[in-house]
Amino acid sequence: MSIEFRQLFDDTSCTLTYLLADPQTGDAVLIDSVREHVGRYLTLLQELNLQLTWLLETHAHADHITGVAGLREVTGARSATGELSGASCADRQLVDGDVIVFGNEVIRAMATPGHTAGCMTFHWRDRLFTGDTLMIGGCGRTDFQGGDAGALFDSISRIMSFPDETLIYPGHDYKGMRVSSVGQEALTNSRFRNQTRDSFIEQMGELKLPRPRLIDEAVPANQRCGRSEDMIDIHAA
Ligand SMILES: N[C@@H](CCC(=O)N[C@@H](CS)C(=O)NCC(=O)O)C(=O)O
Ligand SMILES: [Fe+2]
Repeated sequence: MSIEFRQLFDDTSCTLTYLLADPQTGDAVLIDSVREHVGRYLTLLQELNLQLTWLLETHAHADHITGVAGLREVTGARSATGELSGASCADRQLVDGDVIVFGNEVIRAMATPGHTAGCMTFHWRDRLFTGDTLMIGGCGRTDFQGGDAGALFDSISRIMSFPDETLIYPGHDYKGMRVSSVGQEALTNSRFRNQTRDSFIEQMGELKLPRPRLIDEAVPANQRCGRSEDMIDIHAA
């Protein structure tokens, strides 16, 4: 039996990680891996007889450290993230319209700034991996890392222009949800529904959410692709 898709969850940061695979060739991609689960991903890949080809990041996360460094080292997979995410360590700096190929499969990268300046959404088959641009019933905050509520409104509008049945797989869910669709979000998304661009900007400015606990550690670490500081020093020497 061939595996094409798995969703994994980190219950510390409520991060959703995605495994995509070409069932014919066994080439695989991980989107938004979490450092603490690198061993678990490697076991899963081995059990499913998949080879990791690409490690994609929707953005430089503020709440957990990516598993890219460890996974890249062990598997030889390449990493890719938005060119504005500040991670010059990534093998590929993605811009809007870029295509990532694994086996006979294709992922299209869309620049969807707003939660952070470098946020990307990945389009594969009938689904969108929206990171923190569009969450189920919500959206990413816009108060750090080059966040911009107007840009987020435009990015969400672009996502909502996909057909209603397009599946939405977000980067986090804090309420136990796991998948939505464009049509479902059009009816139920409490932050976006019935808003104009101006009212959306006003609403985002009033959220006053507590700062993510790990932001000062996680953002710089993710901009080093998850390497610890002393590892980068060794490479620079
Ligand atoms: N409480 C979490 C942070 C939660 C948070 O701020 N998440 C970001 C994503 S990085 C967000 O955009 N949340 C939107 C929301 O909570 O509505 C922590 O301390 O790590
Ligand atoms: Fe985020």
